[in-house]
Amino acid sequence: MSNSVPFVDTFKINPANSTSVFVGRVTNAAVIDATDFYGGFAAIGTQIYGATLKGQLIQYDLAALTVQQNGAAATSRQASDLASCLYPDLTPTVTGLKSVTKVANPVSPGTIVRPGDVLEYAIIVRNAGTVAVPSATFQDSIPAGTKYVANSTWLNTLPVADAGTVAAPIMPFVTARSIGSPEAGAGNGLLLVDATPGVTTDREAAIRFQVTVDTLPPIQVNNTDNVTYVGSGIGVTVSTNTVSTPIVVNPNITLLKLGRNIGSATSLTPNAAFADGTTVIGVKPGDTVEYCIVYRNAGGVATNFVLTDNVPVIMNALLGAYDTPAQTGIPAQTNRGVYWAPGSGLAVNATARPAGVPATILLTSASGDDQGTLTTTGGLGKGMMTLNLGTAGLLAGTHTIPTTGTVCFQAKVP
Ligand SMILES: [Ca+2]
Ligand SMILES: [Ca+2]
Repeated sequence: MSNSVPFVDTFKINPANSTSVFVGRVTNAAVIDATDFYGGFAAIGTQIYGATLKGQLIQYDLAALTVQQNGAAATSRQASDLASCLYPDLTPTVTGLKSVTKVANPVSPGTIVRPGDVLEYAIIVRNAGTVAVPSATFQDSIPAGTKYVANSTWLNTLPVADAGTVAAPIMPFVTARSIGSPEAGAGNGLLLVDATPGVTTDREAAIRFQVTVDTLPPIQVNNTDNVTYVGSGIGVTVSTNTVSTPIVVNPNITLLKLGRNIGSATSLTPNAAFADGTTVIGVKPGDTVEYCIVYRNAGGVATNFVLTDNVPVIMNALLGAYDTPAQTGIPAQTNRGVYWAPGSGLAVNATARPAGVPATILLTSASGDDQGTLTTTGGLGKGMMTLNLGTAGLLAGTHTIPTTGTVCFQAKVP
């Protein structure tokens, strides 16, 4: 304490390494008298008492960093030489509690979170220890799969200006910066001891910021952050809990239909080029046309995915187009009317069907025994090809790596 100017500076001493840390300065002109003289000090818990020449007994609260007169001045205490037999061993105990809420629902109702929704992260930093923290800082990052909402960061009741530029704003706490209790002045690093866990607006430092869930997110957004402060003279970093937000992403499916005239060839590996809808595939009686549909999912999982295609009305579906004769150790495959190459796409002008990943599957024309069906009735009257991926459906993909596959069948001009 100073006995010449009206303030009290407090330092926390770490006896283990003989370092001291400035905890804070307290001024109270009504109590701290620059013309007075402090004759002695004593400590009881988090309270320091000082007796002065003028008979004041001041009480200095290390948890709140406040000073007050402890009763009226009494001349009988003049120059009393207070002393303690114990040094108070005071320690800050800092915790960070994080939560996330959906604050706007431009995309999805209720609590479901989809790309485009806005999430607000709120972090409550609390000192439940026995001495104030002098230099608390907070650092956080923007979770993968989200984008920071400009000018959405607050510390206690005050907005915090963004870092970066107007065009590319950066959440200011991406770099560690000071926080503090509201009553100590927000953001000066001073985190007072809090005795009211149920009230988070008095001595807790409260940080919040918002993010928009990207259109191409991971399936889940996770976020953890760090609070650093000085305890026992050394830096201490604590992490908050991790909050996780499952994201619901709509499927984004595109289809590409290709065809080629493989003539009267009966080869299992014809080499005619596939054309898309911009090219007329000329046929004559007896020719066989192979149709392939490439499906791609650049969004979320498409449960119960069913793909159908009609057999053209002038043609007859070939229910055994992909039959293979018996080979050594492999029995013949019959009634194979649907060629399925999961995991593989097919491009215009390709001259071969793609191989499936991990394997090509020759599906039967019969219904109910596998994912494929090819009929000669229904549809436009000449039957229909169906690929049914069941309840699991078509798995999620991204715009850079869509989940894909190709399914083919053949039909003959009578
Ligand atoms: Ca409180
Ligand atoms: Ca089948």
